[in-house]
Amino acid sequence: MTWALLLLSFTLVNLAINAFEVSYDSRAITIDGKRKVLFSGSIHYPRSTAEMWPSLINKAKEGGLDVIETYVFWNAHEPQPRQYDFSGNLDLVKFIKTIQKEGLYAMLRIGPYVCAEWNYGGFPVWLHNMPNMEFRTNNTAYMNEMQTFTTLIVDKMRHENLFASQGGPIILAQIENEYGNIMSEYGENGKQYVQWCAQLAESYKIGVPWVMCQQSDAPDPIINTCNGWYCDQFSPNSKSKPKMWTENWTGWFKNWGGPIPHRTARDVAYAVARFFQYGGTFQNYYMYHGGTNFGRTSGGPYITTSYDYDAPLDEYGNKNQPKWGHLKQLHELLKSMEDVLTQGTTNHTDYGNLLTATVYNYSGKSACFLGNANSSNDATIMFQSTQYIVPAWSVSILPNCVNEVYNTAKINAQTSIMVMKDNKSDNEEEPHSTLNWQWMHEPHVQMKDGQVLGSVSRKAAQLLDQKVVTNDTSDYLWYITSVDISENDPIWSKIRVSTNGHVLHVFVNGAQAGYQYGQNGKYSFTYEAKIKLKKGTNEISLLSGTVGLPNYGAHFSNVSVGVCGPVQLVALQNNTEVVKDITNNTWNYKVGLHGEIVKLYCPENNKGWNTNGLPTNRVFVWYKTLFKSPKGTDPVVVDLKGLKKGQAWVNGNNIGRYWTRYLADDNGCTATCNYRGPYSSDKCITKCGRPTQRWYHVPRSFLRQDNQNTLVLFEEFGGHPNEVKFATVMVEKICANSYEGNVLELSCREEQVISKIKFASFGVPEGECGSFKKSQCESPNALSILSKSCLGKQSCSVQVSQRMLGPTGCRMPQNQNKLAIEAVCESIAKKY
Ligand SMILES: *[C@@H]1O[C@H](CO)[C@@H](O)[C@H](O)[C@H]1NC(C)=O
Ligand SMILES: *[C@@H]1O[C@H](CO)[C@@H](O)[C@H](O)[C@H]1NC(C)=O
Ligand SMILES: *[C@@H]1O[C@H](CO)[C@@H](O)[C@H](O)[C@H]1NC(C)=O
Ligand SMILES: *[C@@H]1O[C@H](CO)[C@@H](O)[C@H](O)[C@H]1NC(C)=O
Ligand SMILES: *[C@@H]1O[C@H](CO)[C@@H](O)[C@H](O)[C@H]1NC(C)=O
Ligand SMILES: *[C@@H]1O[C@H](CO)[C@@H](O)[C@H](O)[C@H]1NC(C)=O
Ligand SMILES: *[C@@H]1O[C@H](CO)[C@@H](O)[C@H](O)[C@H]1NC(C)=O
Ligand SMILES: *[C@@H]1O[C@H](CO)[C@@H](O)[C@H](O)[C@H]1NC(C)=O
Ligand SMILES: *[C@@H]1O[C@H](CO)[C@@H](O)[C@H](O)[C@H]1NC(C)=O
Ligand SMILES: CC(=O)N[C@H]1CO[C@H](CO)[C@@H](O)[C@@H]1O
Repeated sequence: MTWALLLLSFTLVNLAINAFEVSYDSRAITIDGKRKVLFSGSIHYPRSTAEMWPSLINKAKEGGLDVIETYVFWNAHEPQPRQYDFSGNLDLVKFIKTIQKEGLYAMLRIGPYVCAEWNYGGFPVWLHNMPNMEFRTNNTAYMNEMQTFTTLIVDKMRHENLFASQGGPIILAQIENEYGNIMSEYGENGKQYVQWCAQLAESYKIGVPWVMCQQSDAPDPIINTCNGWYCDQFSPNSKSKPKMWTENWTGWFKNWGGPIPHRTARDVAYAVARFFQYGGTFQNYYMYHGGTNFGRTSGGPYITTSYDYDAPLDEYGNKNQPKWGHLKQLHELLKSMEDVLTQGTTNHTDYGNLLTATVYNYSGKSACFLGNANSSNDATIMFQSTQYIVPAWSVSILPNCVNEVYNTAKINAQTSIMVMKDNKSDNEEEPHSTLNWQWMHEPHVQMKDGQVLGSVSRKAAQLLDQKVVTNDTSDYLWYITSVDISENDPIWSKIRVSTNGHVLHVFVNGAQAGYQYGQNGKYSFTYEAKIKLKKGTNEISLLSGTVGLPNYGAHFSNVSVGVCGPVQLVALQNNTEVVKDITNNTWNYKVGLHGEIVKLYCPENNKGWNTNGLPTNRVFVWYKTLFKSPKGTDPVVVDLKGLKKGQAWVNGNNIGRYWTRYLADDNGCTATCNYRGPYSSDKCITKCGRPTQRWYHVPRSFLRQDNQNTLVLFEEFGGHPNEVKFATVMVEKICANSYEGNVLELSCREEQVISKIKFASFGVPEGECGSFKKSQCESPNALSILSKSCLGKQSCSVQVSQRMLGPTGCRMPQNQNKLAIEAVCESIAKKY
């Protein structure tokens, strides 16, 4: 026993320090010569915290993943030229090593263009501001910078022995990203650039294969791969390359002002099963954990702070059930078929009406898929002399070609309903502490005799692209000028400003004339505000705000932001407009807010805060409060109800932009979601007419254990903080609806147990989680059996069968009985 264990651990250690060979052929990625079925999932390291990584990666492993995939975020790592940051949640080496510690492989998508709904697609804005620069094409200045960064990343990985060829976890790397989608815009230069990218990648000799996604002309030996909702019809550009799916979108991202998109577990499973039915052997979930766009990292414009993506792990790292569990079962099954899928012969049969059967045969073993791509009708398929019912838009998997073990439309995994629970319900013994707010005005820029007081970043007799002036060091840029009005002037009653977005505030002589923001996807707009000018010198200041720089499309990097003009004063004379154009005035530019410059968001910044006369519905107010960290280990969120738009910091950490007052359109949501038929991001949406995002993630590692935590808000549009509160994200109830012949697994999250079974019925129960109903033919024993197996436990499993739970008293066709259960999870009470 002891010897065996010792031998085993010796072998494991040995494996870890030994290089392994990663290659590929037409069927699969091979590892040490063996063809593999590989499940991969995207987890972007800056979208969580280093403290969250082990648990996220562990849950990915438990969910049946082999590989964790991440992009590398250039603008996060090199905020200023040659000043690098790999600290905290930017510690890429530590992230890859965490993957290695869990025994998983890694896929490194270096880009350095990443798209990813990440600010400016991952490019630093200073790069744009360099002379003779054009991104992602045959441009010397660009290629030099790209090579410098790519080389830095490759060297960092190599130095830590992180490539598989060195015994590390990285089995695949990617250069560029979805360039094929836009390449035609760049003509011959684009083609030359792709060749150059390929040569650069190969020159690193990292000993693992490179891929290019959405790049049908990827030069050999680089593998071109597919991204999309479905990739079953994709084929690589050479017979010697395997069919790989680098982005299977598990859901979709959110926009401010948009509803919440959902992609059902059934449809994701369907897409995966079909991909494997048609010869796929590597696929990556985009995202497996979406996480949070902390700080100003969200792209856009208008991508929200939450990047939940309806992924198998939710924004906070909880299992998104049943998606997580339904896919886990699929992974386990397909893995068990690895030899047949990667070595076997394939025979597809088409029955018409979008019904298909696929038989894989290998060395006396066979595995089968029955597919029904018809989006409206269930089908009965006569296959090898047996009848199989295949529901519409589903795939059945028969690992031995006889028994259906999995159907993508039949969910046997549990459903978990999550709630945001506020502080009081959980800690009855504690007096409810109300938050005491302090506040400060964001001071207005001031002018005297036509001169701006204090330092200005720049002066120019023209309107400049906002990011050229700010290098994107802040969302905000002041454009300040003065206008002299004489006795002879008409009465200028309006100002008209054209901007390329995204938000514009207009001030005249220090008083706000109004604000506007881009809506309905139109970020450029012209804003008119009523004004009153005085005789003599008037100060006109425009504050422009960005809400994430664009991240996608050909030439996205030179789309300008900020005030672009014309800027005009307008008077009405005899019902005719008279205009004074001030576009070419001398403009003073001031980057950022005063509060940002003096770091009002830092807890130690205690001076000058007011405690009385809390202003509400006033633009440009900083609010600050102390709060107690919610007990326990459940993820923490802050409810920013009552606020409108701004940014929030906890203990000096920027938890992201908030825009609580931006409501989703009233239309488009449906009460139920039909998973059948091709998915798109406007299908199965929720929260119409409600805030796109009301709750903001506060990672536990940002919090102190005492009651001295600081929350700072910068409110731009004017709101009130009275309703702000902290809550934890908890599992409210768990449900399952599992078919006979399966093992039902129920589990609460760590440190919780099943405290109550609210409903249990074995037979033909009806309804959904929260509204299950019994039917006449149910077994009388289900509740007591489940109570015995599950109460007081963190998890339990039950064989769903007549033998275990029956008899039901009704005769049903084989495997048509179901077990429905609703249970409550509760935290294990801890005495301090
Ligand atoms: C790519 O750039 C180089 C250097 O500027 C130039 O010599 C070459 O002609 C360019 N290629 C194309 C296809 O324009
Ligand atoms: C493929 O399957 C069909 C239908 O089952 C069968 O008629 C055909 O002979 C098979 N083809 C091969 C090459 O085995
Ligand atoms: C789906 O099945 C129905 C019934 O068999 C059939 O009428 C319909 O044409 C099918 N749809 C497609 C797209 O094949
Ligand atoms: C596949 O295997 C099944 C049984 O294992 C056998 O009946 C069938 O003929 C085989 N088909 C091919 C194409 O080898
Ligand atoms: C706790 O809850 C009470 C009552 O809802 C609320 O007044 C208080 O502000 C909350 N405290 C925190 C820290 O959220
Ligand atoms: C922006 O970058 C340029 C060039 O690196 C630099 O000269 C300028 O000072 C920067 N401006 C700000 C506001 O950081
Ligand atoms: C961006 O630059 C490209 C190439 O220089 C040009 O064709 C394109 O029109 C520019 N787009 C914008 C919005 O300026
Ligand atoms: C406006 O109309 C009045 C009467 O028709 C005329 O006297 C005056 O000159 C006009 N003013 C301007 C600025 O055109
Ligand atoms: C402002 O200056 C630009 C560039 O010199 C010129 O093209 C434009 O016509 C000017 N606009 C006005 C209103 O004078
Ligand atoms: C950007 C992109 O590749 N989009 C594709 C996503 O997948 C759907 C369905 O396969 C395609 O229609 C899109 O073009």
